[in-house]
Amino acid sequence: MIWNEEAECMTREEKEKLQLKRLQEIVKRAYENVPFYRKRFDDNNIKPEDIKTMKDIEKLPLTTKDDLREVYPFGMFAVPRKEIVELHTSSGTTGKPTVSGYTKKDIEIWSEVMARGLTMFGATEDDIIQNTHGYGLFTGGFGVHYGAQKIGLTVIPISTGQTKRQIEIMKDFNASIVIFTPSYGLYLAEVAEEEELDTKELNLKAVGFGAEMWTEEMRQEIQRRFNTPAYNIYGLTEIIGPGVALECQEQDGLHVMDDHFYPEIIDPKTLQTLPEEEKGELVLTTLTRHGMPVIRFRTKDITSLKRSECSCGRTLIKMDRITGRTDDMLKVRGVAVFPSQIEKALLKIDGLEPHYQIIVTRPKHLDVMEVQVEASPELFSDEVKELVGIKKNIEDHIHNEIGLRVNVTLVEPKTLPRSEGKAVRVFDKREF
Ligand code: DLL
Repeated sequence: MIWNEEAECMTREEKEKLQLKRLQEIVKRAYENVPFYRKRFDDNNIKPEDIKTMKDIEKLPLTTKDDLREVYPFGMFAVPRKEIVELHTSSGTTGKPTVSGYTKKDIEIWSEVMARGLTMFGATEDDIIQNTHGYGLFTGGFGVHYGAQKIGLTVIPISTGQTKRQIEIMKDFNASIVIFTPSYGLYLAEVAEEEELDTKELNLKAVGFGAEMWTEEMRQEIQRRFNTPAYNIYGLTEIIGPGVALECQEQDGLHVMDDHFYPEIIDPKTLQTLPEEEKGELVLTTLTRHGMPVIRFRTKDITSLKRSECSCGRTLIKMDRITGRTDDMLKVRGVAVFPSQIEKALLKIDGLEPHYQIIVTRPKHLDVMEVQVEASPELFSDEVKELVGIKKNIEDHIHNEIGLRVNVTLVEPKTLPRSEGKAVRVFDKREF
């Protein structure tokens, strides 16, 4: 089944014509309604009329997460605030988060692209979908919800957590599709095993997973544990949330919804656009978003594009799964974390040395983050009781900054390795 054959199976000529028309419109809208873009374009001597072919997109300046943050909270909106009916924010960024605003029309687009994606997994209105993504400022919960309801699935909006209950509900309600982050999926499977519930006995026909990096081995493991195919969901808050690209049953790359989101790959150093099939940083332009047009957004995600014929019949361009980032962002339990946030939290506390290490592991499939910090000699000579209090205080400060609980270990002064070049602060020992 294809949700929207007209949109998903266009010829290349039809697609390019539509993309150009939409690009011209969105660039004009951004220029006329968003002071940030007007200034950026003026500074670069670009006028909307300069966009005559799709290739001309390369003339447009790139937009970064920092740019979005600078106009926090509503400076990117191209419509009066009252037309925005929903807000989401990116998780854990340094300083202010980035805000995403949606008009009613944008929510329809979001529902449409997620309906297409869930249909790729084989979902129909006969299915019951258990959505373990968090409902809130994170886009995961609502994005999946809107798509599922557009098709007419029965949604179990259970959100994250209550793992034992999740399994009970999955079984009792006879869920046929489950959505999770890959690490939460494996944790769910493990808790199910502990509860002596055989996940293979569940009546699943597909699982959808995304929001963080994974390897093919991890997919195999999820498929084995749940005895059903697992499909990739990609997206990001700044562009729309989940729904930018999803996998069809071929499981050979994600179809980018390129009539709504135009992808390019650039060399992150030279910023030059790279040809298809070459690996680089994904840059996305929203072609239809009304409330908040985003032009040439640098995702920092590493992938490549390929225009192969797909046996599913869709002509939406394909992208490889994300294999890395160009920055040091980590995703821990689905939440984006930058080492600089940890540093910021540590710097607020007296008696700590600016030497720390972040160690991320995945015992029993659940991400655990440990922060090792050097205490000053005075601190370290304090009583154990006080050290416990200090440890708790640091943990609270970090929690405040990133929204996640971490384990802090105070280590003796001068015990963490010093580096002569760029400090290696992060040890990500998870097996993706
Ligand atoms: O993670 C949106 C989402 C929710 C996608 C639910 C899929 C499912 P953010 O929190 O803004 O939005 O984080 C976006 O997460 O730039 C990638 O680095 C990473 N990411 C998202 N999906 C995938 C994926 C949501 N399928 C950032 N594979 C992105 C690898 C992913 N990384």
